[in-house]
Amino acid sequence: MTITTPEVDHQPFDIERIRRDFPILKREIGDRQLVYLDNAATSQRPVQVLAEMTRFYRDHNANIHRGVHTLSVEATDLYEEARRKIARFVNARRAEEIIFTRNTTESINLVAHGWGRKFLEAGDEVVISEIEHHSNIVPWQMLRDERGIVLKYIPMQPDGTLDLEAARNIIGPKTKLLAITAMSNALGTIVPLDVLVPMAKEHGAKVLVDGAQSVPHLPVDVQALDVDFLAFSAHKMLGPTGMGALWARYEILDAMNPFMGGGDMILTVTMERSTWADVPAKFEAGTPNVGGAVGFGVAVDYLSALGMDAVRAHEVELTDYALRRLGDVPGVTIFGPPSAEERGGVISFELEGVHPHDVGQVLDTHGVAVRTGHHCAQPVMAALTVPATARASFYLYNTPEEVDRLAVALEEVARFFGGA
Ligand code: C6P
Repeated sequence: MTITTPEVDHQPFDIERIRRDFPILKREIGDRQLVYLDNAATSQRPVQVLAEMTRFYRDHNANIHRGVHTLSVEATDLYEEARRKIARFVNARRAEEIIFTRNTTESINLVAHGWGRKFLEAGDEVVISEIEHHSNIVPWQMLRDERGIVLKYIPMQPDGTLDLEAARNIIGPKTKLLAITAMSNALGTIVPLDVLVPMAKEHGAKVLVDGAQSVPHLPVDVQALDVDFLAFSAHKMLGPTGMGALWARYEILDAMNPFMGGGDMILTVTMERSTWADVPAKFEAGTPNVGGAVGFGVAVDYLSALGMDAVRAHEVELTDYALRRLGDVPGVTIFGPPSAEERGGVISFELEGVHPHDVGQVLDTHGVAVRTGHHCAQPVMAALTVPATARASFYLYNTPEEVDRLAVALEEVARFFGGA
């Protein structure tokens, strides 16, 4: 049985119709209409996702892969159909190459445990970069401390891009893994994978891409990228929280060790030993988030119906406008690459003389939601020599009028704190 794809008829990209799918955007914060610019942290969900998740729990809810009764078979079909949709979305060769996880963080940890612990030895090098999210730093530091691998960083340049010349010297014959973000959450920098992946492949290294920020905002094709692992989260791409995915090449998954042990991931269990189920079940121990998978599937239906090229074009236009508009606000310094084409819809900034937390709090009184802090990217903050930034991040439902609301509110923040 299949769930019918909800109607998404917004071609050409029709922002007003899209916004009607997100009732939360009508919320008022105090007496101001919400301007939600914290999409890099988590996106909002359209009614189509909410409705199909409710329908799953209302009409089909059961545990999967376990029962012969009708509801269990329906729930299993819906779960596996969601896997096929997500596989198509990233152009995987086989649906089994999608492992459902809780989020990007769990996906990367799965690789560190299931692949790293099996295939990496003392002295092997893992190369990451200075602009990684903590999720793509800490698991490798833990593995370094446990196994004696060597962790190397591609440095960031002052404009937030990576130093590719340095990368050429860092990636070498000892490199066994390049684990790299496709888009920085702290600066928006789009990383040139077309340059870095061949550098790693030349030395026979595997490549893991942290797609937490790229998969929601850019067309992503794992076969064209020629990488080995891709980690991403549903909640940043219109889907539910507690849901994510790891895509990896089938042969690699087949050779890897399981991450967690328990129900559903085994073939046989005796008192002495156990044998593993085939991929993907081998990596999905315990009762999975079935409702979450259904919602994730509908989220990618929604994005596919709009077209990821159209999503990206909308965000480039909006980011270009925001860079100019915010750049005109007295006292604002914008971090990261100068042009909208080189970044995702993320703008990290500081307002002279005002702590980013104060900026965020006053913006909230204007109904404008931005994130403030180190954005789980403390090495980026250290490189910028700032303790924190304020960050506005856009998605497919944001408008130039909302950018204006941000800019006007920022001007008021500057006046309020006497900076301008
Ligand atoms: N960044 C942000 O506000 P999880 O939390 O596992 O879904 O995603 C982790 C993660 C990994 N890599 C990148 C590039 C990310 O941006 C994130 C999440 C959020 O920027 C929350 S810290």
